[in-house]
Amino acid sequence: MRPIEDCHLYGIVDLGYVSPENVAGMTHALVEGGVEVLQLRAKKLVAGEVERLAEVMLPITRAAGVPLVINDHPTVAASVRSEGIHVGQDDLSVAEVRALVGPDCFVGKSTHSVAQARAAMEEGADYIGFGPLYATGTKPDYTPIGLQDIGEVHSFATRPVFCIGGVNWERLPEILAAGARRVVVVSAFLCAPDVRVAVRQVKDALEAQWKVGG
Ligand code: 3NM
Repeated sequence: MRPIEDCHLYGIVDLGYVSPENVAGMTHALVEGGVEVLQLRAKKLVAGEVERLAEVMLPITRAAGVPLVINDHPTVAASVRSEGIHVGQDDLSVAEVRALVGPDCFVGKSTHSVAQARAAMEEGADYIGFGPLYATGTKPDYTPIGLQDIGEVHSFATRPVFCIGGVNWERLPEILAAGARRVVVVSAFLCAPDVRVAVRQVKDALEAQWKVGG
């Protein structure tokens, strides 16, 4: 299983774009394309339904060595023993989540400003999401924060920072130039005509950057 520190390309199976019956197929496509960590995000489903979908995804992600992260439901993460759990600013604290999921499950937190990123690091999050960089239909109520603070967050971050929100292949050069090292891509993958090709394209661009940047 790949540790979160070694993950640079983060995909999300978001039930806003994927119907429950397509979750297995989409999981295969994202993993085969090359995502290194995958989240299950189902804002409108109840815990029992999220748990059932997690059970569909886990054999696929585990076979690929890709950690599965459950969005919002620590009790589901604990019961299916997912590798990770992700919470937002309005959810439980990292310590409260950790008490529910136990020591083997990493805890990620959404952050939307430099101050929130700093607080999440101090709170002991295992990774953070930082965004939304651009306006996005996947999280429509949030004001985009732009690219200008990415460098500052990386200057103090002691844990992985995943830049999120409107990330796609066309924007990747400017996002990387702003200092990003890790990205989350949702709709640009889930809505792509060929998901595997779309993931591979972003992954190749990320890997090319590592070769140049060292
Ligand atoms: N969280 P897309 S932005 C789920 O800033 C999510 O915390 C965000 O989807 C945050 O790649 C976002 O389609 C949506 O823009 C990302």
